[in-house]
Amino acid sequence: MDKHSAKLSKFLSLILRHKPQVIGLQLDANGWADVEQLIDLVNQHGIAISYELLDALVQKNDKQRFTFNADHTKVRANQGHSLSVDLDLVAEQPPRILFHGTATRFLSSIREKGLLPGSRQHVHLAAEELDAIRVGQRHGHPVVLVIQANTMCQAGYQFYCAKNGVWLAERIPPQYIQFPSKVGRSRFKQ
Ligand code: HQG
Repeated sequence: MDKHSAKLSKFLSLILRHKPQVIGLQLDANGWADVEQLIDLVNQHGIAISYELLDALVQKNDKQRFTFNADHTKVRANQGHSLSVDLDLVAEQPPRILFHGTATRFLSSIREKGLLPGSRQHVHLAAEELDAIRVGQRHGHPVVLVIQANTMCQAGYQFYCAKNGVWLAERIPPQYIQFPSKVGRSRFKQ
């Protein structure tokens, strides 16, 4: 991704997940932004964007952060919101285990409270361990936690899969989390 596209992708994440008011935009209850209005307001804010550039970001983004509606008149973020929006998520049967990447400095709090969504709407989980490592690295020294998703599901907890394959849950209580026996190594206590 070139420099301008990377900057734009970051800015759109801010606008479509957290702070649409920064450019005077309003999202609807399902998190959708009007495409024409978004393009106008982002340009007025001093960041150059065209429909073609937005389309390229939506289609080619490695993490599939954004999605268009059927006729491409609206766009929204697939997940990661701190704004309270209804993403029409439907509870699904998760894989037996899921992974959560975090940083070692959060471990003692997670052992005590479990995983909480913090400022976001959901706790984010990955089906692949490597993806979880990448997420953890954003926060510091990464550590991967294994979530007993199927056991949780049987106990009545709900899991959702966002359009980009990220698994979401409201919270993960500590008893469903396996912590690595040695921090920094992907070996887990049974
Ligand atoms: C931690 C990126 C202390 C949690 C990624 C995480 C992801 C706790 C941090 C997406 C805790 C929150 C989300 C507790 C959780 N005590 N710390 N009880 N419970 N935490 O950024 O999962 O690039 O809000 O482990 O790829 O890191 O933006 O969540 O370390 O999918 O598209 O609190 O963001 O996607 O951090 O990342 P975040 P996350 P994008």
